[in-house]
Amino acid sequence: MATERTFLAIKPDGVQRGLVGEILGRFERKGFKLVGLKQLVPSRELAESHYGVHRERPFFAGLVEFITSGPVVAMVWEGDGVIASARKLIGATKPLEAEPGTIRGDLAVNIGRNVIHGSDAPETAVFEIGLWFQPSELCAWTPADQVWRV
Ligand code: 3AN
Repeated sequence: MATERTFLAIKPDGVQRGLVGEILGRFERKGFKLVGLKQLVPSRELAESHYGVHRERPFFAGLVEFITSGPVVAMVWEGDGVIASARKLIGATKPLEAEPGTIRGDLAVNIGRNVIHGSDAPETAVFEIGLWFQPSELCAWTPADQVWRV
């Protein structure tokens, strides 16, 4: 399993409900490494690029309206198989179908307010990391247990 990076974003509902610490903790405890983190209110241009694949869908305008309505916590996480694993930790798109134990299964009920976004494939991850972060905003660092491992 290759080490890779994924883009995750806690949406305005997750920030406003005070779930940032809870969500960060789940990825930290799983064993993934946080390499990028910032809070921002996305511009309409950023939101429309991010959700560009959904441009023709009936929920597109509402989705852009929502994601630009308040602060989003944008993150890049690194680790073995992190793209697929993060999607598992997040759970199904429809919170009522998301398994208990997942973020959406435990913390959400509404598809339009499903707390968190996660890249769905390696190409999407590269695109989304580049869209939301400058390379200089990402940190390459070694956890202490690996620094001292011999
Ligand atoms: P996911 O976020 O699980 O990858 P996508 O990519 O199918 O799901 O959809 C992107 C976002 O669009 C979802 N997170 C959700 O907030 C929103 N969305 C998807 N389907 C609907 C829908 N039928 N009604 C409202 N919002 C939707």
